[in-house]
Amino acid sequence: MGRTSLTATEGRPGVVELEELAFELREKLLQLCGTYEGAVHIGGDLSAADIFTALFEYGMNVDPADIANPKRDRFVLSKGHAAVCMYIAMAIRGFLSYDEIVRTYGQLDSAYGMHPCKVQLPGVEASTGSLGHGLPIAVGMALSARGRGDEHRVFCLLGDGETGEGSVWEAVMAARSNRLGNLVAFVDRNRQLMTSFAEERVVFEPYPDKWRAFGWNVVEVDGHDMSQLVAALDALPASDTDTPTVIVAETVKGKGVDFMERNLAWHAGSLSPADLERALEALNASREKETV
Ligand SMILES: Cc1ncc(C[n+]2csc(CCOP(=O)(O)OP(=O)(O)O)c2C)c(N)n1
Repeated sequence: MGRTSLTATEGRPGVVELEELAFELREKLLQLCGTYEGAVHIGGDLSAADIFTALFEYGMNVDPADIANPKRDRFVLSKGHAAVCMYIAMAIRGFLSYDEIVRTYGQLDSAYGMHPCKVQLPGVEASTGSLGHGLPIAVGMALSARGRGDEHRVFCLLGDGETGEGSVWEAVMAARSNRLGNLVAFVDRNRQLMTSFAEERVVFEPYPDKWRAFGWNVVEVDGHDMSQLVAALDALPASDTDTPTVIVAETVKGKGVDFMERNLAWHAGSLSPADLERALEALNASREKETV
């Protein structure tokens, strides 16, 4: 693909094109899930696919041809188990090679581990996987940018289950205390954890109000509606303002594949050739339903 532009906003894809790119991301995820012998965190990858697409293709000021540019926006994947979704989104944007991901994913010494490693993979901004650590890292990055007078934003993607970790709320409080308007968190609110539905284990609701109580600017969107994701990104306050923003994206775990949607069995798994065919058919059918 290789769209390159660190600062230009013109030339960014529109909503229909973004939807196509999100479809491509889901298709490539399923293909990988059918190739890799171990388990892929496919449920939470599919729930976050639209968010990844909106960020890497539209919202973030990044350039695959200039990955170390100090003015680039930073992205921290706090729900690190969705690494392969990030790798493929980055491949579609031109940062990485999809073929290389498929060839080496999850193998010993591969740069493409189940959780992202910034030492192994240039372009990845933080090594994550232990839940509850990504937002604290993002707060540090945003604070550092402030200290240097830099104007870029720091984006961070969390799982809703992950926000049961106490360290998340320490970071939420620190972000507001330090007036980090350059920090933007997304929560993939798919209402599922690893082996249970979220509210069965933790009382999250009234969820957006909890962020509001900590002084954040809270935006609620349908995390599968590309026009809402784009509107939320367009409406972000300037990075030199005082209030950090959280975009609570209501999503469906397994989105796009009917037999995976809201199914606890598909937090992680792999696809036999027959299941892959069934999953791709389901994905195509869901796209047709949405475009009718
Ligand atoms: C500290 C920590 N505890 C447990 C895990 C194992 N784990 C991986 S994914 C997951 C469920 C996370 O749920 P959520 O954040 O909602 O992610 P999603 O449903 O979007 O995949 C758990 C418990 C982990 N990675 N880190």
